[in-house]
Amino acid sequence: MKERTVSDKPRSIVILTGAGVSAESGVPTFRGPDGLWEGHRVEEVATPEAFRRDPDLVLKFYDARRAALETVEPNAAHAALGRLDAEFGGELLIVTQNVDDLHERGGAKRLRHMHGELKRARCTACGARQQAPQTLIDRPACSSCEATGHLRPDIVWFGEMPFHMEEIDRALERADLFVSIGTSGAVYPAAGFVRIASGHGARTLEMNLDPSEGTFYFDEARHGPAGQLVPAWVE
Ligand code: BJW
Repeated sequence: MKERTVSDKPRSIVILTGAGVSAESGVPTFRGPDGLWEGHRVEEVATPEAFRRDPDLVLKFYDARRAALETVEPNAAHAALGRLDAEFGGELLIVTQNVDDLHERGGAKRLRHMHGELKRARCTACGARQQAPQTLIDRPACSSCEATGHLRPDIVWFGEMPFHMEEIDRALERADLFVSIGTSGAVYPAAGFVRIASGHGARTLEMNLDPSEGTFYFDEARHGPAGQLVPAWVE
């Protein structure tokens, strides 16, 4: 059984990141002032019902965001987490809710995308997961079964089960430090991770521009831009 002591030198860290970590790279957050896409809230375009009702709208939303990835670069927060990943000798899991690839480009390796990835697609005919072509709106063929018109973004929409949950739960139970960066705490199950980690004895730290919905559950909260807070914490 894990020794449940709060230690200044953690041996096992879980880091949860959200849209705020990519904001300084120019990727809009969901619930901030730039959170609307062509007048739509994310809850209107990121559901299986929306995809059934208006697939073109949903594919256009994800095609636009995939294209925008080519115009952005990792910021100081991504780079600091990449350095931490390279240098920290203990257990580390970076769990991102973000579907961009900025953590990878910032050097993170021990990384899981719990809400999927813009650069991946999934075939609803055969289930194969694959690299996404540049656009899905023109109904490209699946690279596995070759059926056309069945590729969807490999993204976790509302009501769908996030990816890697078993591994994440195990890591949260083992963690002696849980750090949440740039997330509003509005979306579950990620919003509940602080209570799981804390319930298993982890020390908990929030770094966010402003207090998140769950700020009350953290042992410590630091408020400001991730591009400043994260490098200062990692050094
Ligand atoms: C900065 C900054 C800077 C800005 N520096 N900070 C009622 C109660 C509980 C749950 C539910 C409920 N009703 C329905 C549910 C379930 C639902 C849910 O949570 N709904 C809520 C709206 C209530 N969840 C689900 O359906 C999930 N699946 C699920 O629950 O399955 C069942 C299950 C059961 C048991 C175990 C496990 C699972 C699926 C959720 C899928 C979320 N999908 C989205 C869209 C797809 C991805 C995409 O297109 O990108 O994921 S929604 C959207 O929100 C996206 C994000 O990953 C997610 C979280 O947003 P995030 O990252 O927190 O962004 P923001 O914009 O909200 O916040 C940014 C923060 O950064 C702000 O605080 C800023 O201040 C800050 N910031 N600049 C630092 N420079």
